[in-house]
Amino acid sequence: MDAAISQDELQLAARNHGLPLEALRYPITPAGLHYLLIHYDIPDVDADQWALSVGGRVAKPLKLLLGDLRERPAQELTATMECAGNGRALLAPHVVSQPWLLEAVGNARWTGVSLRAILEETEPLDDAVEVVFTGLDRGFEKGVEQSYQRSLELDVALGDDVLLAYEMNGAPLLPQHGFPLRLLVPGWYGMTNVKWLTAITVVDEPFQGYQHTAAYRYRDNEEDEGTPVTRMQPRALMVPPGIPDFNTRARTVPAGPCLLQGRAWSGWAPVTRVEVSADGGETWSDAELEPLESRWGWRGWRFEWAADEPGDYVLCCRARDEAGNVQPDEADWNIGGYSNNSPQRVSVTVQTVG
Ligand SMILES: Nc1nc2c(c(=O)[nH]1)N[C@H]1C(S)=C(S)[C@@H](COP(=O)(O)O)O[C@H]1N2
Ligand SMILES: [Mo]
Repeated sequence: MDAAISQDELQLAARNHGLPLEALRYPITPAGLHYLLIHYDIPDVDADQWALSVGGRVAKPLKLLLGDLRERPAQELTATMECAGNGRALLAPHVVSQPWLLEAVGNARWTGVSLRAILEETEPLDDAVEVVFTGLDRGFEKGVEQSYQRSLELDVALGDDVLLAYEMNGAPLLPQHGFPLRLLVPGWYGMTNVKWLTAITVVDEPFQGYQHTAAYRYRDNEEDEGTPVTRMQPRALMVPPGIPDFNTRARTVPAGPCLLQGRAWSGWAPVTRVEVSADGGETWSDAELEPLESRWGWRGWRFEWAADEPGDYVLCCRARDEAGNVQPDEADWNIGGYSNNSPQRVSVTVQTVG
């Protein structure tokens, strides 16, 4: 597919890098290889001046320093994070925004405090319905000046595994990943996980911020109110086999058995099946799944491809979860270009050996 992108989109792509797909080989993505998505600028944060305020419709507002958070019981979990725009640049018609192909994903080990524990300390009032999370970063989108803000319904915010995370892979968050503190809602698309957190505000009516009303909705056209983007749809990705061409990244492998390996995830339910195709999605075979190591982290898979016949092939993979969600042959188009989870396609030439 020939998806021409503009200088503006190239500028975004150069700031917000993806996971090099060969890095799918690491069960935990090294922080420097985890994808990045930053709407505005990385804010200049002085950890000594930083504090988190927790307030709004609560009986006991709190102001917490980093030390206060680190003194509280720590919770740790592994979670796959994927940008809702992953796959956008493969959609037709073209959607103008961060032009992800398939690489907007990473799997990290997060450490922090339970959001529920903090919220319970503040004693939310009876009229509380949502919790708004505000980042320190500011910018414009379509003419609207704003701080990056997202909200959660109260019952989601009080969920078991929602963290205020201060560590990624055992080290303080890097500046680009939200230092000193970010929200982490396992299973939800990336935009949920507000970085550079400065305020948590309990509110008594649904939040109407830009990132809920204008962005992150599945909408057919500008007039369509649409539905909110929430949890991650299932997706499997493979480490592209063999060696690439510098310019096109087309792959070449020697004839013979070829081990295909990858990862699969879903924010709705555990992954229960991964299938592989070597003929562009005409016929599918089951891959072997690795044990499910954590509920929120991706699941490894492998497939022994008998690449005996020299020629050109298109490899594909697709995942299914326990709730029956499966990757469609072609995902539905929407104006934001969200959740395009049509199967990955990797062109490979099998070459005669010797
Ligand atoms: N404050 C703030 N939080 C943010 C963003 C942002 O621009 N500002 N981007 C969101 C989006 S769209 C994604 S996909 C994830 C990316 O997180 P990462 O860069 O740590 O991978 O952060 C989310 N949190
Ligand atoms: Mo995103």
